[in-house]
Amino acid sequence: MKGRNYIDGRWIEGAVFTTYSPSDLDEKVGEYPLAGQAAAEEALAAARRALPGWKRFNMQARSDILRRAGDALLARADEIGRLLAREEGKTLKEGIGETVRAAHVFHFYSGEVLRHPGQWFNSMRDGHNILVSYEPVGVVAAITPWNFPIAIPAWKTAAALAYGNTVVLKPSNNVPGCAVLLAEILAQAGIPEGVFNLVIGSGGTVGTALITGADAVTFTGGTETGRKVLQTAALSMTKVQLELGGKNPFIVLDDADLDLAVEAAAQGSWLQTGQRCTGSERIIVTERVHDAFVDRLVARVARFKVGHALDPDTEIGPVANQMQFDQNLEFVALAKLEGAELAFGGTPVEARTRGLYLAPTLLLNTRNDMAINRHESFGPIAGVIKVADLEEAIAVANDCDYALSSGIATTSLRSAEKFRRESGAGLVMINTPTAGLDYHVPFGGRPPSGYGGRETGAASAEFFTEIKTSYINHGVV
Ligand code: TXE
Repeated sequence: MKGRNYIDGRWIEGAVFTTYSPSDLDEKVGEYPLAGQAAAEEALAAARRALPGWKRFNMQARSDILRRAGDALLARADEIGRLLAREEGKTLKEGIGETVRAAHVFHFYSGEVLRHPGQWFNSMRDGHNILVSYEPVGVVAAITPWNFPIAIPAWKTAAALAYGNTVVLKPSNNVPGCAVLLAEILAQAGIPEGVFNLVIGSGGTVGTALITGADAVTFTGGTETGRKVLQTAALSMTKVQLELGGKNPFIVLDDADLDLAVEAAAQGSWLQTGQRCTGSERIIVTERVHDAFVDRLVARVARFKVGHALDPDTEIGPVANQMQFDQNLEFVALAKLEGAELAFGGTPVEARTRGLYLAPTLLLNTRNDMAINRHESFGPIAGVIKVADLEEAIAVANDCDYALSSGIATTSLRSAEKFRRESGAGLVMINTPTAGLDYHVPFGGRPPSGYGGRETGAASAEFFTEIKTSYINHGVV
């Protein structure tokens, strides 16, 4: 793949860095240009020039562009899903599924262009009415991570465009290929010059320039980077939305349907190689069911097939990059030092190619105050914490420096509802994995997992628009 930047309707060539497949470190995937501050500023200027035209762009025509982009993503789902699988390491099925999700997101926002409301109030002043309208926030910088290289750029870009903003997208340098194809698709769908721009570059240089020069920044990534984004944005008073990490708890109660509980824990913890901000990293189990649940979970995790992302029977692909792989192994070593018992995995796996394969890892006898239960591993690693009852389970679940997703397996409506009310997380999952989300409803966590409003669904309008309140004296009493 030959990557290019896309600024003001022009493709900018250059080949400065190369990506390699985590399934096969000897396989080149793409060559990309590395933009600097000047390119970021050029893209921001193009987006600002294009803003007035896009704000008043015909509604139907704007909706049509988003719909055509969705159609193209669907039509090219196999191709994009394959590139995603090669560059990021997700299985082919997961890569195609993510691309189809991105297509659905564009279709949703194509409709949202037409549905987006205002509000009309009667006034306390005779002969007056009040119109509350929602205007585009302006030039939006979208800064995205490597773990969902098509879905996250899609849901930030589609929402921003739908509500009348222009966009500069900066994807992660680890996996920029899908963002290049998204730019190609938007260009072919008829997006006007400057309305959507793509700049591949480093977070420190391009990211900082974009945050400083945009009206709003929507960011997904690590919590520490998120704090830096917030600090940078404070200086320029750029509006900020952050989607950050998680250390998500999944509770299993004595009365749980054990088959369901085991499957939900397994899918939540290890699919997509555990590299999901909503993945289950802490499995909290009440003591009467603990041993039976753990026996079954160990048997389940042992059945996962780890391998090359493109092999049809692979269920867990490689870890996305060397740094992440090394961190995962350090995490396991730390767990052992802290006294956790390794029930499965924890070691590299041999496969047919030289890739970053790690066995899905299950740790037992962990305590919530261990470092491994405080910090996001962002890998195929989960720890079990034994508790006495529902009360303790909820206390442990909420005793956490993150607040993104949380889940419970129980057949008691009362326990489920108590947990739903008392969970401190932004997402609550009952008898279903902590990860795996619909695109038409709000997504996001509470600080420090999320900041500045929700993404996806119509709720994203809150971030991507500014309110204007207009008082109108029409004189009719
Ligand atoms: O994320 P980063 P990375 C976590 C996960 C992972 C760690 C690092 O634990 O190990 O973060 O992953 C850009 N100003 N998550 O390196 O560094 C950067 O170029 C502006 C959790 O991918 O947060 C990239 O485009 N931008 C997470 C994006 O920010 C900056 C998803 C994310 O980079 C910047 C991914 C700066 N100063 C990683 N520095 C989740 N929970 O979903 C970097 N960037």
